[in-house]
Amino acid sequence: TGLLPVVINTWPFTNATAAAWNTLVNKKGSIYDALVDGCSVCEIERCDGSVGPGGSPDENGETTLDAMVMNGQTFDVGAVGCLRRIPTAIAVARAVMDYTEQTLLVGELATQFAVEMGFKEMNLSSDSSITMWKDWKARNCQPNYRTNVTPDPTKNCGPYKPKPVLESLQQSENRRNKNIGPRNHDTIGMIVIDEFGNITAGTTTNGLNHKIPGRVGDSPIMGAGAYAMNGVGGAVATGDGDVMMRFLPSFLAVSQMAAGVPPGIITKLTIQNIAKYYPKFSGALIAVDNKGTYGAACYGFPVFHYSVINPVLKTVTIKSVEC
Ligand code: SD4
Repeated sequence: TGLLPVVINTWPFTNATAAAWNTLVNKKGSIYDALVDGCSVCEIERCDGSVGPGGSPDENGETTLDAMVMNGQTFDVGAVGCLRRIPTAIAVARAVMDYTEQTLLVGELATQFAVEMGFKEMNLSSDSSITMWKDWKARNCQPNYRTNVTPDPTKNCGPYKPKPVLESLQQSENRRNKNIGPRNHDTIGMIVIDEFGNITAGTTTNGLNHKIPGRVGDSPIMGAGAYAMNGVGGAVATGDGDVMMRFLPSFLAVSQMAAGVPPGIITKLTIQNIAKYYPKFSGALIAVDNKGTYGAACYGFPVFHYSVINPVLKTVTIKSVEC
């Protein structure tokens, strides 16, 4: 079709897109290798503090990770939730998919699995995550559970809301190049489709600031954070995972593409439907069909940027959709 192969991912995390593309088109590995290579770049770069180690401290100050990989041919999924002390969550998710018959491992016991598989433990805190946590404590933020008290939004005590993407594309480019600036992006969710139409989708994230210890978001939940179905397409979501997972937006998008709804339309309908019930949520959804046609929709911030490359675009391109 000319639109395959394709790599597409949430946010202007272009180095991740480029790494996945490199693996894919230079035949350095499978679509899963491409997905893991791409998402791993974000874990290493700590894309905007929201992927990999060193971000989103929980109420105890600890960073934990969620990730998933899905095989659109077999429906195999490997996922980890609330993974502790292992920085390479997407690779651990891949190990769950490749080396077990099981789907989702969580918490300390997911860490134990990873160690048995040869992954190395490290402290996932960074200076910035410790500072964020101390600042949060200093503002006397209450734990966002155990009470029904509505947190004071002026104190940034939750509930969680991603910051709006206010800057222009150029500013965002500058900020990425300098690797500085405020956090305003989230989870990487990526879809990779090869020239034969084989599809994988996956995610990796450090989730939600000041989450309740033990909280798992939408990212490692199949159908919520990501979904892939050969012959149909793939979808990935980012945003307020506690709300979004209630709607399984990635599954919904793929199942509706199977019924013939175009990606641009189903992403919009899906996001609008969530907003009907949760008018304060923020989030975005990308879908791509098995021909490589893609679409995205968002809600709760002015604009959503995502990164894509295919043979027509030739270079990694940042696309934008207004919310
Ligand atoms: C989560 N969806 O854990 C992830 C994080 C994210 O915008 O994408 N936030 O809720």
